[in-house]
Amino acid sequence: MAHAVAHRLARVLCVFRIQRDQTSSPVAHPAHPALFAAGNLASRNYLGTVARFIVLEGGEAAGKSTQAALLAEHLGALLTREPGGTAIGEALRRLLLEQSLVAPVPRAEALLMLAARAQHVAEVIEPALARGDDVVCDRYSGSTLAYQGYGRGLDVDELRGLDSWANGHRVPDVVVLLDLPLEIARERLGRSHRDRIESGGDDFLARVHAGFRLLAAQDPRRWRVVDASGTVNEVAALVRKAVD
Ligand code: Z5A
Repeated sequence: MAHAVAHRLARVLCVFRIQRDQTSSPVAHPAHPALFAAGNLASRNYLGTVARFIVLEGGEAAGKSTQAALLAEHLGALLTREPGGTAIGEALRRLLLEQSLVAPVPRAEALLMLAARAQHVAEVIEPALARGDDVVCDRYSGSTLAYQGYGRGLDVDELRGLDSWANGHRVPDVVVLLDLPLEIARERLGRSHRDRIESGGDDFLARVHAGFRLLAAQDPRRWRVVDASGTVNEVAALVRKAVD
């Protein structure tokens, strides 16, 4: 009984301390230096309770939105997306994806994606993790590297640095890459409206696809590649297995 009360009190103090840290900095602070030093465990609170930050990545029509929703429901996690997830992020999303608007140059496109991410991390992702809630996010940094880096041709290492600054060094615990051959993606896209970035042409989409595969190969500890060509239920089972 005494142990349970002490545990609860310590958890309250921990959350209070993380929130206090967040008020002095717009982006949350790693919960504890010792835990942070042990690896990418910044989402542990002071008691070592783990809230996981899980990201779904992939090319267009790979089924990310469908699978992110199913996974979040399965885990009881907060579901969110990029660009978006906040009022500012959703406004930037419209600006970035609307076909009828003038297209930004690649550097401007990258900076707008990162602005949406900075707001999203500070306003939604860090507070959820600090509360102990798992977060499932439909796209994150991998999309910036794949689309603006490998796709548009911006320097990938420069983008990594800018992205890390924008997201306050918040790295996902797991990234699930939904890998779908471009021909199947095209078939699925044929049935729906294409946004400005999806309309970038076959070469662009092929570079993005190859970029995602490269990112996954470079960081196999964090990235899990899932074959996204099966039925919704088959892919959902693979995604669950990948994050277990
Ligand atoms: N972007 C960027 O450039 N840089 C960044 O940093 C970030 C994003 C964060 C918006 O993302 C665009 O922003 C995106 C990248 C860029 N543009 N592109 N390309 P988004 O996530 O909103 O857009 P999207 O990836 O293009 O969404 P999408 O086309 O809707 O794809 P999805 O979320 O992967 O799939 P879905 O919505 O779940 O399913 C698509 C269709 O396939 C739909 O009709 C489903 O019913 C169907 N579907 C889904 N799963 C299956 C299976 N298993 N079998 C058959 N059919 C299926």
